[in-house]
Amino acid sequence: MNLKTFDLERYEKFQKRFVDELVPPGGLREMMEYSLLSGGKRLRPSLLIQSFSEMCRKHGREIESTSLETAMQFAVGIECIHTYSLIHDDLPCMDDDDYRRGRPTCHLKYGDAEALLAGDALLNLGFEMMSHAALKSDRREAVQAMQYASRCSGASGMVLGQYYDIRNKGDITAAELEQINLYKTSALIRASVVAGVILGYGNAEQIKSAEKIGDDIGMIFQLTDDLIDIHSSAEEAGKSVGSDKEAHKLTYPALLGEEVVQKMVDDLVVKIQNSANAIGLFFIEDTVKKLVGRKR
Ligand code: GRG
Repeated sequence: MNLKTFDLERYEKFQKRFVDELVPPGGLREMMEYSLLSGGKRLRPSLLIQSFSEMCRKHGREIESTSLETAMQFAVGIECIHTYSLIHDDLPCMDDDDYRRGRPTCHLKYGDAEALLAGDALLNLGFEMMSHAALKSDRREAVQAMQYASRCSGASGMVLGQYYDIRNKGDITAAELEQINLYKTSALIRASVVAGVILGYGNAEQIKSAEKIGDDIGMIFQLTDDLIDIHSSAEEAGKSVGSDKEAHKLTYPALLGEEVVQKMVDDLVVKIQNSANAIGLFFIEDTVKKLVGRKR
């Protein structure tokens, strides 16, 4: 596998095979696969796999097939958790969106209760995959990476951010908005970079830098997402757009203006590149460029 650039095709095949191995065939698996295998950007898996690979290289470690398999299983696990969050976020009781990953949302296709269960099943499958990987690996670091990802997904991470966000009715401060984004958007992105660094033999200092890099990538991601919500069509974005405004949610462009947001993005690009290069995560420069230029 060419790990210098993330091999998307190979990842997609691995993901499908791993899901089919663990989930019995039937209606529930069909719903899970409808959302999971429908062409997301795979940002989190690519961050994890590439961080893992570049950290191994930095530490002079050969990438053996078993340790690569562990990293791939973690990558799929985190993508399952991310996909569950999208399904739940789209439900009528949350953002009530119709369009995701270029197709009707899971609840529009299968019904609200069914979509809730598909999300639940993906959430649990994500942890099953990571624990499966950790159990098979003889490295304690795999358990550490799993614990880190769990913390970032739940009540100290993404779920907490979503809780703050559903209470965002437009009357919040800039500091509160930053908190929402840090938990809702950055936490799982941070988990992906950090898990890759932990599995790639990163030391405590490198893990600490990776946390900051993950948070900053999350911030760039959120700022560009806010701009996409304003400027892209649903076809371009592959998902419903304009829902922030409809829900009267405060976003960075609404709070600071688009010019200031653009300047924040430019400054973050430089900051992330410097800190990523300093610990040997050279691929991040390219990832960040792609994130900034994206339309979806
Ligand atoms: C329901 C617990 C729970 C959390 C929901 C996903 C989420 C948290 C909120 C979605 C709202 C939103 C637009 C957040 C911004 C960041 C984000 C997670 C965007 C979607 O991620 P992408 O663009 O999606 O990486 P793809 O489909 O490419 O994987």
